[in-house]
Amino acid sequence: MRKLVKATGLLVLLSMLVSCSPGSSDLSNDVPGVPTDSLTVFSASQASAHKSILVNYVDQIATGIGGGVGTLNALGFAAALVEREYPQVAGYLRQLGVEGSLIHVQGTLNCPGGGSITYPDNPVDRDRDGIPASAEAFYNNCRDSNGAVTNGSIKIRDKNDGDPRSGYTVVINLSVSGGASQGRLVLGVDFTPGSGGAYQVRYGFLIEEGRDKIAFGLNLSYTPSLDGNSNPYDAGVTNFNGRFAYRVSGENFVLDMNGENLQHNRASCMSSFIAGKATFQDSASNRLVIQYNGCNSYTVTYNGNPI
Ligand SMILES: [Ca+2]
Repeated sequence: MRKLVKATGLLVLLSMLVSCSPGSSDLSNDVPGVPTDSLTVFSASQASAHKSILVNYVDQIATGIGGGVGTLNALGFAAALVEREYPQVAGYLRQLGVEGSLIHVQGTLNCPGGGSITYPDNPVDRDRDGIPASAEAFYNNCRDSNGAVTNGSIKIRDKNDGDPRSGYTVVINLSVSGGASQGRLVLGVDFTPGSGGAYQVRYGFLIEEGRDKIAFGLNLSYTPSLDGNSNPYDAGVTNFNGRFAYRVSGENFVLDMNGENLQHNRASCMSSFIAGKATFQDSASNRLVIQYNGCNSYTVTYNGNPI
């Protein structure tokens, strides 16, 4: 997996533009990356061996929320979601969003080893919320200096370009080949703001290389905490449900995931939730539970037994 992540990171650092793409699909009910795999059995020994992976992905969610989700900076949000595991990808998305949520460069960028990235002209933003009605960057056999080739697109779309409170979708769908290695990176986000800084978001994340795959998808709701300041996103409570699929080096498991009253407070902790619990459940109702007791402080149990 690391080889692909590295190659993808190198590739995605190459450019920063976007284009107009009328007729983009509505992702409200179809966020790419959300795994559809059937649940598997997750044994006690598997739980012990892989608990740190699950903790890491829950912490990744916390990092994303604490990183400014909800500010309507769509690409910043996408970046925050992948910050922990894929910092180079996150850096690229932040470059794309450096002027609000929209990229203002147009035209074609040549890639260092051949190929290009293209951006149709004049993205429309009628409600001036920084989210284009629809804009897309296309990778056309874009080859980096190490020979890795990327194809695919990065797309951002306003759910209603006549209403600045309508939310947005972001879809990243890239295939990467480098030598004998073939991979794919997909991130889909469907964001809907609520009142007072609350929001709901559905997102999916998928990375594949050869036969290996990691994917998870969530329906997540966020409620700001009344912490006395005007920033609704530095402290709040998160609930989610979704699915997590892992297939690496012959190890394979698919679990339902559920988050209950997970609290974050960015003033005191940047890297994890500080209270609440996350549960992963297999096809036989075996349960791994991560209970947070403070910053980077948690207990993990499997069917009630500490592991
Ligand atoms: Ca807009």
